Amino acid sequence: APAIHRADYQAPAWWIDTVDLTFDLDPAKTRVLNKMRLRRNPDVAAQPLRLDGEALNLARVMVNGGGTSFKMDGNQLVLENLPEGAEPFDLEIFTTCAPAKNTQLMGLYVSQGTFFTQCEAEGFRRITYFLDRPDVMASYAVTLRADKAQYPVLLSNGNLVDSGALEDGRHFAKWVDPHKKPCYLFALVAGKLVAREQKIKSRSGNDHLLQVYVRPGDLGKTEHAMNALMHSVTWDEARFGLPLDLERFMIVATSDFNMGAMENKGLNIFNTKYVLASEATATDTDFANIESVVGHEYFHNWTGNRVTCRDWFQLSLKEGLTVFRDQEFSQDLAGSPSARAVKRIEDVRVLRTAQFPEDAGPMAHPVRPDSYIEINNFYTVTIYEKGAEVVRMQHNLVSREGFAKGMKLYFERHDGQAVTCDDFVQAIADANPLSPLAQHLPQFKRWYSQAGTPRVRATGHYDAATRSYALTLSQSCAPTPGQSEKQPFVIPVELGLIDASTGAALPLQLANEAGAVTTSRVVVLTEASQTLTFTNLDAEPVPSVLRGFSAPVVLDIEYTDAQLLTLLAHDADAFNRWEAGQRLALRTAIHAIADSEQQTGAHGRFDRNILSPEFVEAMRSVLRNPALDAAFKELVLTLPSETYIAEQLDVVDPQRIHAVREAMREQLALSLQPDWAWAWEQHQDTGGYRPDPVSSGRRALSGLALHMLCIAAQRAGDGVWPGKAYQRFKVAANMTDRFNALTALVASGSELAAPALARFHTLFKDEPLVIDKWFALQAGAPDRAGNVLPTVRQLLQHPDFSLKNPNRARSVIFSYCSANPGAFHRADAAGYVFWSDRVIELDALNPQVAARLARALDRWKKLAEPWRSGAREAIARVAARPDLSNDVREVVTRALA
Ligand code: DPP
Ligand code: ZN
Repeated sequence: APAIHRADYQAPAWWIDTVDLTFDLDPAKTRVLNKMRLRRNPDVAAQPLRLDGEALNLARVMVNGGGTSFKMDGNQLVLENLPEGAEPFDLEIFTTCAPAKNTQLMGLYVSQGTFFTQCEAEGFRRITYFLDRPDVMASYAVTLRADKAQYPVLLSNGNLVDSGALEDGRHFAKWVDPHKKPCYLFALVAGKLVAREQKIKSRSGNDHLLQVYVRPGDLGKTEHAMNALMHSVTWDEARFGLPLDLERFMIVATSDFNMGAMENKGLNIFNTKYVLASEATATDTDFANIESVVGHEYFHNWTGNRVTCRDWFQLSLKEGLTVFRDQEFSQDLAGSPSARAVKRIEDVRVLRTAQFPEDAGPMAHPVRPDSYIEINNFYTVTIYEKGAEVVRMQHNLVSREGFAKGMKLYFERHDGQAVTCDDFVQAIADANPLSPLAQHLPQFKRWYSQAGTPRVRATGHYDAATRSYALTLSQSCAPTPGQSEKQPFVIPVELGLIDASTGAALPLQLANEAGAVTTSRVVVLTEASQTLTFTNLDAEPVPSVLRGFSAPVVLDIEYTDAQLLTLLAHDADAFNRWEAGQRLALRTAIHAIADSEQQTGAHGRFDRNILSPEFVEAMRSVLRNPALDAAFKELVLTLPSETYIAEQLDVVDPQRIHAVREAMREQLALSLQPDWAWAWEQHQDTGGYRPDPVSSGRRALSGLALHMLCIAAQRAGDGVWPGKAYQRFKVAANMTDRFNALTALVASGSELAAPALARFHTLFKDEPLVIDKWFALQAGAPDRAGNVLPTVRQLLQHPDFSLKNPNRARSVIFSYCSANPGAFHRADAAGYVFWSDRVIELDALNPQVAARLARALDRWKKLAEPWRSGAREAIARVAARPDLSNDVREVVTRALA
């Protein structure tokens, strides 16, 4: 397939004003009657009407009630003899499709006997012939007809205006959406479902009905999602003045879904993973994810639906902005500054372990890409998470109030339109004309056009004679595919200075600057290099740079261990405090990886300690510090991931990284045994389960402590803690504690892991989302003598495994290939062969999911031998298949380029 280029954008030659759809729903053969009212776009030169279609059987085409000539050009239906002039006309198209055979889960499909749709990005063309592009916005009326016993609930976007019985046990429902929308926001659902309902009154006094639809047995697991939805409605109105614009807002859960969820107007369709939760079946992380995804999809109602994207190159217009909004929502709900910081650290961790590698690899692309072959491949961490960081920088450059003003202007200008990323930044800047954003607007926009992660180098020089400290910040950005030269970015760098001996915050007094002096400030780096000179300093300070991760960059700064220990102990900025601990651990890991003296003995363990006594003591102080929250402690005491360590190295030996990190963890487990035991005992739940940040932080820390105690016990051959973990596993009152205990047993290699896993499966055999966890835990377990791959192969044979269900496929295959580097990167390349088989197998069923899996070897060029050659061969093996989807073809072609 050819690449599509942003520069080739042309406005549509035709508008579709109204769409009247009638569905006769049948899994084998669904009939779709599509009556449209079209007119020529007077601003575009006359040309034939080309409608997109895919996997459709065309039965009839009529214009203004009569027959017409048409032809097919590939997948497009082309009409050349349409009425001349500006008058609207009617076009009627009758097609059929086969939902039961739809394994791609794009368009209309059947999941467990219920009909669902997924139209973003280009799924509507699998339902009917249409101008399947987001800048064509129409009014929809939808009539659904189906067997009443099989499909008692019939849903579509908007309001139910009519319903009733038909002949032969069938019935119908007619829905009218009061809002115009692009076709990617169309949805229908038909099946046996029940709903939790909630009536709410908005601030303006309007009544709304909120509904969460699930399969009958799941109603008890919908309370949290409904609460999250109510919080979302309240929050968007309070923070941005954006009210719910619908009488009825529905969420429907399905267990077969490619993505997390979808923001169809008034009828969000969700993966069950992001709806269903009870304390017995869902972990704290699940509860938090549900809150954030429910928020995310709800916030799309304004950022995405009321104002949508002109074309798919603008995807981050809605996704980056909406991720920013859901991150802020979660922070605002979390409440305390410390809980906000924890959320920020978690978000940055995702960015750095997933997006930074993407930005340095073969799929690197700007937040607003210039071209793509398959748009499904561009629902990426760059579009979402880096896009959110780019919005966050705007927010910080214009202040919280300024950003709210900018959003207001954005909606005043663009409500009801399909617009571009440029339109968004322009509105934020225009509402804040004196801000640094407005001042540097053209340069700021490079964040949208240039791919790659910028590096900022910070170097300090203290001059005792003048009692001044000069901090030089310089920026650079490595080439990415198609972009060899980069221009400087606008980089907001928040910084502070700390007294090296007392840890006190120092005043930031710039030379020749009058006015109030603060202890934290934002410097806007716009040049390749800038120097700031701070005065009135009695000794060399410790710089705290990029506080709160104020820009999505890599910060190169040469700290001494002592300086990092000072920051870890004293920095007023929680993010940099955590970061100091991560830097200490990271440099230790990198030294040990490079140090040929560090060798594993016959027992497979390192002969010498890797962590310095000072580091261990610092970790003990954090763990025991009564002033710190448990959630923050858990983050500090978790070592940087293998993936993150690998990103810092030019040549990657995945086995060496794994061995070093495991040894560091074991040392931390052994050296802090009494402290871990204390942490475990001090952070037990009291009272009932609540998924709030404070209690989930306590469970996270006690879970880590138990894990460490089991690791230490395993090393010492002592059965006490594994015994306690097994006991906890059996009696735990909630899934978080139960699963943490099970993880501790499995990950430490305890003999009790097998009976615990068997018991867990028996207990939860009727809970698919819990069985996903059971699969994922085993596929993600630490490798012992190459045992994980055989286990994974066995799991594929398990009666509960199904390749067709994306959640299940991810739980086994992705957990192994994308989340378990120590087990996946085998010297015999068997992991890679397994990967290529699964990519090929999945591609025949579901190209979108297969292409995600294909990304697992993105960073193969960094691998040392023999992994590098093994990986290249596996990718080439996939690429050699003649029948690949565009999705997988694009990924492997770029990987080999
Ligand atoms: N459903 C996906 C999301 O909300 C794509 N829009 O991010
Ligand atoms: Zn989204």
